[in-house]
Amino acid sequence: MKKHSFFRKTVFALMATTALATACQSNTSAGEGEETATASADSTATADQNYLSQPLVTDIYTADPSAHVFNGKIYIYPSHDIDANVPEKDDGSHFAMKDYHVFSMDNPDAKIVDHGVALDIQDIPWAGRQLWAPDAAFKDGTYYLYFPVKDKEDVFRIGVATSSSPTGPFKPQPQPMDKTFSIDPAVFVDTDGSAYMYFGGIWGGQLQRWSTGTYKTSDEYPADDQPALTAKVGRLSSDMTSISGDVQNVQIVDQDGKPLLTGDNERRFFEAPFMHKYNGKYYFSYSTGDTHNIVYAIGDSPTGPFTYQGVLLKPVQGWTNHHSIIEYDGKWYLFYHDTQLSGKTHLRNIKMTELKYNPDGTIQTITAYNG
Ligand code: FUB
Repeated sequence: MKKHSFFRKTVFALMATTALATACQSNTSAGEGEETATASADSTATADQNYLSQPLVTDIYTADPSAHVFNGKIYIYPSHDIDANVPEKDDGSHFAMKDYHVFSMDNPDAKIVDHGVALDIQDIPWAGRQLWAPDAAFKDGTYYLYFPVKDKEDVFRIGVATSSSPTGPFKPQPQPMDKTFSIDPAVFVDTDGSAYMYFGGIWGGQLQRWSTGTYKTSDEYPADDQPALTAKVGRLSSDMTSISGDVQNVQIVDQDGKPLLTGDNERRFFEAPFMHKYNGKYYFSYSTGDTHNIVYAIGDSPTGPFTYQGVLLKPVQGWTNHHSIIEYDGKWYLFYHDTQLSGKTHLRNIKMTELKYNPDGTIQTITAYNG
């Protein structure tokens, strides 16, 4: 598998910032320029006009926004990024988050409200470290918060917590959900009430360690010319806290019906799965990770197969790209994140922008960053 390291995009970002700094400081020598660039990348160096939209939350760092409309209001369930002073590594150890806040907006133009800590890692009996991208769902008066976290053996698993309020506090189940593993749970409730959980992420997300169905401590990827690892999907049982039946692969195929291959870094699944439905079709979207796009594929069933369509969101500032999509009052909105406030890849800020469809059902590609 071609591995484009975590650092590669950082280096490109620094080169771009260096060019900017050098242009602005014509008397600066190359060596000094590099220092300025490094310092600039760790502060807010990029002009506001380079961003399509501005951060929704500015007093804490937030990422991986999972947005939902519950009772006519928008609720956002993001990761809460913190600076834990963990060095940057390909396994994502520097994303060392410890709790979740829930946010709400009365409508897409309204002020965002922080409802405080909804779940703390200390209250999850089996959790070790790294509370990553969550999602939420509602059924029969109960709100469900799904979350990935490493257990005490450092294996990512998915847990679920419940509350009678969309803003929590959420009470976690005593054990992780059976049949789930890896990261980035995304729950989709179809129009007939059936609910599905999509999950998985390679590299730091450990999906490549589950090829046999049980966890192995070593990484195992298919060869570049073989079908790529892909997200998993399982149907949620009526209690919304367990998977009924088997977990399946989310098959993503090209326009000729052939599965995307491991070496196809521009299109294959990496992490951040998401499902939404538009005009009766199922849109499976995800991050390509080391090529930094959010892309999408369309299918006729929530479990696929899905035919690859193209890029939905181009790379944002920062290494990761992660999103969710909602409909509100007949318009569609994309929630995503970047690193505008910090310039640091693990200290992100959530954003939103309108998402538009073409008449044929394809999505108009969004460029959110001109860095
Ligand atoms: O926030 C930690 C991880 O970064 C998420 O789980 C991934 O999707 C990426 O955004």
